[in-house]
Amino acid sequence: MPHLTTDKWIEAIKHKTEKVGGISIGEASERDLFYAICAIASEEMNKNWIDTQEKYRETECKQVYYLSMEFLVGRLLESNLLNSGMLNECNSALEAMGFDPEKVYSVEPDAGLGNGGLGRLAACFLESIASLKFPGHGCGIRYRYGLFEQRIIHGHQVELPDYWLKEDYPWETRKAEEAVDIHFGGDIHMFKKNDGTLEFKYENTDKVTAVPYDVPVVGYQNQVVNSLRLWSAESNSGSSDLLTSKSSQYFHHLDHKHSIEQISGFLYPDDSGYDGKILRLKQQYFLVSSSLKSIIRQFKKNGRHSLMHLPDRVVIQINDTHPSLAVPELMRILMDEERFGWDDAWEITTKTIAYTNHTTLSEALEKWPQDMVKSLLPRLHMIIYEINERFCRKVWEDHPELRDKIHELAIIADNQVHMARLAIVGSFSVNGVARLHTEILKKKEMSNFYTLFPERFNNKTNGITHRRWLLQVNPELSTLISDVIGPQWIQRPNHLISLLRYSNDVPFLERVSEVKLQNKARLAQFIHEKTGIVVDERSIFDVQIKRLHEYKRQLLNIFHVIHLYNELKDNPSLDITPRTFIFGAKAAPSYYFAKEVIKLINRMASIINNDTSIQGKLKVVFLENYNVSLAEKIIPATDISEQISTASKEASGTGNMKMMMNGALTVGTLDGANIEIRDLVGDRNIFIFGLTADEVHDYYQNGGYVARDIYHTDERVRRILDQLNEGAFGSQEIEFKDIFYHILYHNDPYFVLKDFDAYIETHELVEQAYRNQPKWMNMSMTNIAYSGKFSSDRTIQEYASEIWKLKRMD
Ligand code: 26V
Repeated sequence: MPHLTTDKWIEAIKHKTEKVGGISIGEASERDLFYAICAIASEEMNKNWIDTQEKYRETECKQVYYLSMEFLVGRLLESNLLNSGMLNECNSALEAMGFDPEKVYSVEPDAGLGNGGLGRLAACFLESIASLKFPGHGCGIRYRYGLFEQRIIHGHQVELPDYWLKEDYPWETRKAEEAVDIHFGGDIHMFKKNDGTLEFKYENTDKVTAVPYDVPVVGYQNQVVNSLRLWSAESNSGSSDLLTSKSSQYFHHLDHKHSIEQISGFLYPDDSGYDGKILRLKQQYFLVSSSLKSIIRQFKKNGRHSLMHLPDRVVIQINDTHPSLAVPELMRILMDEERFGWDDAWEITTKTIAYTNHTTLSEALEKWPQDMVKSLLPRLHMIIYEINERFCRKVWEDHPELRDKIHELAIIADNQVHMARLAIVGSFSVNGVARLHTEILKKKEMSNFYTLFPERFNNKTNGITHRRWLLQVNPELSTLISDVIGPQWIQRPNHLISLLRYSNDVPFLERVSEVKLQNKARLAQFIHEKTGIVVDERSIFDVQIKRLHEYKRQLLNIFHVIHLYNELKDNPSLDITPRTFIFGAKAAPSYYFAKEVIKLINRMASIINNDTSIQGKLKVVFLENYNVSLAEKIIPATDISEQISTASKEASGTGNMKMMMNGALTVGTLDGANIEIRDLVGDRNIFIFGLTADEVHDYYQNGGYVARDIYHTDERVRRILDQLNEGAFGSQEIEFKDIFYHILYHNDPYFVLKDFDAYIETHELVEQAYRNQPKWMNMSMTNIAYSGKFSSDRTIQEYASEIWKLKRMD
């Protein structure tokens, strides 16, 4: 790539703003500069984008398509500049012109097309696929509204629509000529042809046009630019139709147009249960059908191969069950449009599709009412019905030992379509996202399927792109690392292990510690600007940032805070290292309990932060609207990473990896990827506490846990619960009573009280460790050194060689 020097950047920016934007550089705002730089960067990237796609076409290489309802990409300008090797020069140019690069980059809206870990994982994967030179693309939906914007008003969460597309989005290219038609509903007619085969015709369907918008995915300094294809739903009744129609028709048209555009209207917040949300089912089919049509069109472009060879050239990874209609839809296309018989179509389908599971929480396993599937997708319903019939018959015949389990295996049972079962039966690979999670799938949640298809199950422990989550967000630490071990870690993150040699190098550790302090000071400044709260950058920054869910146990964290506050009130001269507890979390709009927890955190923040009697030893900060950009500010400043889910509930976690990579120490349960972090760094370099997954499972199975017993025996717990019950923190007595009742009357289903004692004790160890800074810095460096394993480069390498069978393009 021809490199622009700083001077050339200055020239190009001036040219763009003056000649193209019509604004003199002296008058230009940060927004003007942002658009100018995007345009310049795009020009540089576009040639590589075209060349990459041409190369894929010419070499007819196998390509992966990552189908996902969510891609949480965040902002792209800085990472695109970084990956195309232009960031430093662009920064210098901006500074020379008197601009703050950070302010210019923050003009970009966060593309918040995801809820949390699952969506961010998809974005990290795309970055690694491109950086490792694998041919692969994302397929998703171009929601006009991303996940809601969260405001905290009087301590309550308030949701505002996130209209992220209100201004031009500079990274997308509309490809109207590649639009495809998607059909919903209608009547199915079946004909028997002379040769005895069946033909299906559809009539009176509702037609929706799917228009792709492509976003470039730039590999790290390697000339590769892959695509993220986001589909937008449009009605193709043009404005001329509207002009000529009678007024009644006119309104009918508008209504129709609106209902079609709603399909890509907004992203559903998770944790809310999609039961009965027909629009969500429409979105899923819309994604799957448009993506498959575009994949097949691409495959056919050189016209030399039969679709029998599809699995040699295409692999489709479905991100959770949300795109699992890919199974019946590919069958439909192959049979009804391409004239394959059932057996061939089934062989092609099940050799092409692979499925990743991201949760074992039963509330989160997708099921659709059979009637809804039947009326919205009548032909797919027939196919799913047939898949189920054949599958159940085979189990009955070949596996007598599972005959009494057919009800738990059937894809259609109790008038519901079970999407995970459909995904397992219709794919050649089923993977979990961390070792423990995969074991739970095999031994517990999906054990019957594991008996049937042991060869399909495999583990792919998640990862994060270290280029965004270390190199980009923590440039000062990255420079220090490269100073001592060289820059190879950027291409080969496992090289970070060489840092172990410096884990006792005091001058080096002091420099690292200085960088952490600067990052904390920057975050403190941000906190002050946003909330007015003054925090001490020398206090321990104890951070929990993730979606708000009972299983993630933000409640346990705030109970610890309340406990410390109680202790300080009893004994104001208590000698504790000052702490700043930082929270960021969105709750699903309809999730009452999660919102109560947000209220409690905010209430404790206002009580504690304003209580001068504790001399600033504790601060509590809830940062509103947690998203990718906010994570980028918090993570480099974190000392303690809270990963405290009830064991067995968090499939993997990825925030744990991001914080470890930035030198934070984990306080965590033996859950998800925490276990693999512990295995690497060793017990001495992590703070593990609480029940194990087996213990949790045993309590669920056999009982034996009585939350009330802890309430009665542990004074600290009783005091906190009574405070909640008696309105000690409420403006009215009844406030927070529900938390008290919820815990005691539902027998504390997430074991908050059970793990409380161990959690408090662990935090005492944290405190002691922090007092010994050389020791702490040694632990911190050990964590950074081992974090290379959690680069998504490693994860993608495993997917590529073990599932996708892809070759790198070099
Ligand atoms: C969805 C729902 C919907 C209904 C109510 C409860 C509930 C709870 C969780 C979810 C999310 C399911 C899928 C998901 O986002 N899983 C996350 O995937 C991440 C990437 O693999 C992983 O790191 C997280 O541990 C996992 O929770």
